[in-house]
Amino acid sequence: MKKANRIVFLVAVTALIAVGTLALGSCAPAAPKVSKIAIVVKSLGNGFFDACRDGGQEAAKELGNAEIIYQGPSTPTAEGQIEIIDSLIAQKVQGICISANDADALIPITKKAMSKGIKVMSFDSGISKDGRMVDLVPSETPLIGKQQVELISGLIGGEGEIAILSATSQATNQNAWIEVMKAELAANPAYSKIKLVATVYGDDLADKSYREAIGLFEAYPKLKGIIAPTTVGIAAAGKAITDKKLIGKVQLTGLGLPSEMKFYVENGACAKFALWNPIDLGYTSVMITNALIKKQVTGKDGDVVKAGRMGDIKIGANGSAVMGVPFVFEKSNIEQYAKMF
Ligand code: RAM
Repeated sequence: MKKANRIVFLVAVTALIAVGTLALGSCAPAAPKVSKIAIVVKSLGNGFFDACRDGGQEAAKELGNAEIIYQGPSTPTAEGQIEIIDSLIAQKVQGICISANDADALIPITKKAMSKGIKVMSFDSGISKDGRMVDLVPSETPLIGKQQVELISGLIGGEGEIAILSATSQATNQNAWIEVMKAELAANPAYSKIKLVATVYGDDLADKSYREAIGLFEAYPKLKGIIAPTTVGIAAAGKAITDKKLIGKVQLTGLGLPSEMKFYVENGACAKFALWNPIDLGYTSVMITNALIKKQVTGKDGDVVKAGRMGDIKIGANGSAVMGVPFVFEKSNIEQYAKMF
């Protein structure tokens, strides 16, 4: 082919490809007007996640173009969440925000979801970075862990045996906080007289957490304090301390819902504990998922999500985003917060 002819031929082929692409484009299904966003939680029946759901629904209402599907297994397992995500892929949802029961076990299924165009973010309890686009934590991990140790130290007068009553042994969030607690206890001279004697797991089930608390009293008669960094665990420990008439003997702190802890603050079983606002956490998660669906952000370092009443949420390295500082609850403010969450 002569050079001139070759150019004419190439131009014609390029034009044909362009026309073809345009034609295909006009046949492609239009993006749905309403995005289905699934909030997948560690397990159903946990008041903390119900509050996250309420916040998510508030965000969806404000956005006006999002519908929330709230799901979780009956017990907090990765297997249960994998099944749920599989069915959400089949339902062709547009976004999934998940509090993960395992940082790594969910990666293959969330990768499958993302390969189908579903935007996936983790919140509260994260998935490792390959398995999601954004991970939203309520507060900096070191801050939460150190605050828990400070609280128990204050309650037991800086001296004595303590134990941790956690959620599941695979929970990303609790494990990260516990790691900080252990490091802090080992490194900070202020805690040299505190001895961590055990870490037990109530699996975010009220009855198992209750039994684990009783087990601690039996195994460690000199126990002076419990840190339960789970809303289910702390309420169960409050009940165990009350039932076993250990108020004043065993101190309790952790992360709890004021509405579930009011009784134990007022009866003296738990003088001080902490938490962030779970409604805001759910609200922000849905705002971020929506921004991913609308392609306003991709989850890269430096992205900023306009998260309605929560303002600008900055995405940092590895898709991590952080909200605020935990509140501390005690007799003076429990009444007020118990009405909120
Ligand atoms: C439980 C869950 C959740 C955690 C709270 C504090 O409800 O384990 O993941 O963030 O406690």
